[in-house]
Amino acid sequence: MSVVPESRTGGPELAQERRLLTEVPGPRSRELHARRTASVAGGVSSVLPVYVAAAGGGVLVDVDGNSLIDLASGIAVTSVGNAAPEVVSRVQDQVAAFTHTCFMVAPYEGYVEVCEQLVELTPGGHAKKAALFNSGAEAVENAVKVARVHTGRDAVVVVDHAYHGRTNLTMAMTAKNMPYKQGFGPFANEVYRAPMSYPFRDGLTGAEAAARTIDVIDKQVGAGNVACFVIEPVLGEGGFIVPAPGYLPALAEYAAAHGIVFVADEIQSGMCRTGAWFASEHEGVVPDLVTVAKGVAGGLPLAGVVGRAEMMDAVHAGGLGGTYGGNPVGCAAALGAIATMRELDLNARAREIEALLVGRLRDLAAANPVIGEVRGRGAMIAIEVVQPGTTIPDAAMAARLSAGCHQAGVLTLTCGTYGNVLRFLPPLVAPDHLLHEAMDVLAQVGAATL
Ligand code: PLZ
Repeated sequence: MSVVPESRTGGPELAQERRLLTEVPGPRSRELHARRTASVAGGVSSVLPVYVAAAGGGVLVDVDGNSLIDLASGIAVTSVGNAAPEVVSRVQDQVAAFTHTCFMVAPYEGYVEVCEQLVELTPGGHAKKAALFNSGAEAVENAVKVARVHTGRDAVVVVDHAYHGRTNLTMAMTAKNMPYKQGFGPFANEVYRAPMSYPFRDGLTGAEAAARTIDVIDKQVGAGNVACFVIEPVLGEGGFIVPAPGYLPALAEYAAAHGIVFVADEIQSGMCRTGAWFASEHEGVVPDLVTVAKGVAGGLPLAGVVGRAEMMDAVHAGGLGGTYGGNPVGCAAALGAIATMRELDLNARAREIEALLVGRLRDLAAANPVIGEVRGRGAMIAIEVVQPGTTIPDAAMAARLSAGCHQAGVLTLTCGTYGNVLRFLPPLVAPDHLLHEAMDVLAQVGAATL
C-alpha cells in the first residue's frame, strides 16, 4: 500500500514499468556516448551511460525507449519525482514572468517564501534565518563562513567517511581521496578529521564512539579553536552509515558546551528522504545550522543554509550571496516541491519505502552471506557487500551486482569509502510494484552472480 495515489506517480503519460527494448545501453545511447566522448571532458563520468529522454514517478526512459526503474533519484534529488506536476507548473509560470534579477540587486517574493518554509521545517522552535545558494558544496562553504564569523574561530571538524562537496574547502572536508581529491590539492587548511561512529565496523555504542570523536577534538584540535563540527546525520557518499544511537546527541551536547557551531549537512538526508523533514529529528538533535540542497527543489539547482538567527545575522551585510543564489526559478521549483511533499505526505511514504526495501533486503541477506548489513533510514537504504562471514569489503562484488541490475533495467548506485555499498534511493513517489520488481531483479542478479 502506498500513501501516494497512482495518479501522482510520475508524469501521467509515463508508464510506471520496467521495459527493455534493446540491450542497456542501447544503440542510440551508444551513438550519443561516442559523440559525448569527443566533446565532454573525460573527468566527468556517468554511472550508466543511457541517455535520458523522459523521467517521472519511479522510471527513467532512455533514447532507445527502454524504461528503467530509478533507484538513484539523480543522487537523492528527485524525491518528489522527475518533472513533478507542481514543480513544472510553478517553474513554467516563473520563467514566463522573469528568469533572474539577482536577489542582491532587486529581490522577489519566492526567495523570501523559501526561507520562511525552511525556517519552519528545520528542527527547533528557536528564531531562525536562512540564505540561499546554488549547490550543496556552496551551502557547506557558507555554513562554515557563518560559523567562523559567529565564533571568531578557524577550525572545522569533520568525520571519517564524510562527503561535503568538490570545491576547495569542501574537498578538504570530504574524506575519500579517489575520485574527489586526487591531484586537486593543496586543500584548504584548518580542517580536522575525527573518527565517525560506524556500528557495522567499530561495534561501539553511540556513547563510546562519541567519546572517541570528542577525544580527538580535545587532544588534537582544542575545543576552544573549533568554529564548527560538520556532520551528515546519515552519511551519504561515505556509505549510508547511520551512526549508533546517542552518537549525534552526544556530539551536539559537546558542541553546545564548548561554543562550537553544530552543523548538520542534510543535503542528502534532508527534505523527507529519511522519513522526516530532516534526519537530525530521528534522534531529537537540533542543529545550530542545517545545510539543504538536492531534494529541496525537485531537480533545479537550489541550496540553503538555515539556522539560529543570531548566528546567521552575525555576518556583515553583503557578506553572503552570489549571482544566482536563490534564483527565482529554483525558488519556484522549491515551493512546488515542498507543497508536493506536504500534500502527498512524503515523510510517511519514505517510511513505507523503508519497510518495503528493508524487508526485501533482509530476506535477501538471509540467503546471501555477501550482504554484511542492511541499513539506512526511510528511502535512503543500502547493503554493505563483504566477503562472506567477515567485514572485509568486497567492492568488486558490489560493482558486479550493480552492473547486473543496470543490464536488467534497474538503475542502482554504489557508494562508501571502500566502494562496497549498494544504495537504494528511489523517488519517494515511486510505486510499490516497481520497488518490488527492482528487488526481484536484485535477487535474480545476486543468484546469477554469486
Ligand atoms: N553534502 C551530504 O551528499 C552531494 C555528490 C555526487 P553538490 N552528494 C552527491 C558527486 O560525486 O559529486 C553532497 C552531499 C552532502 C554536500 C554535497 C555536495 O552537494 O550539490 O554536489 O555540491
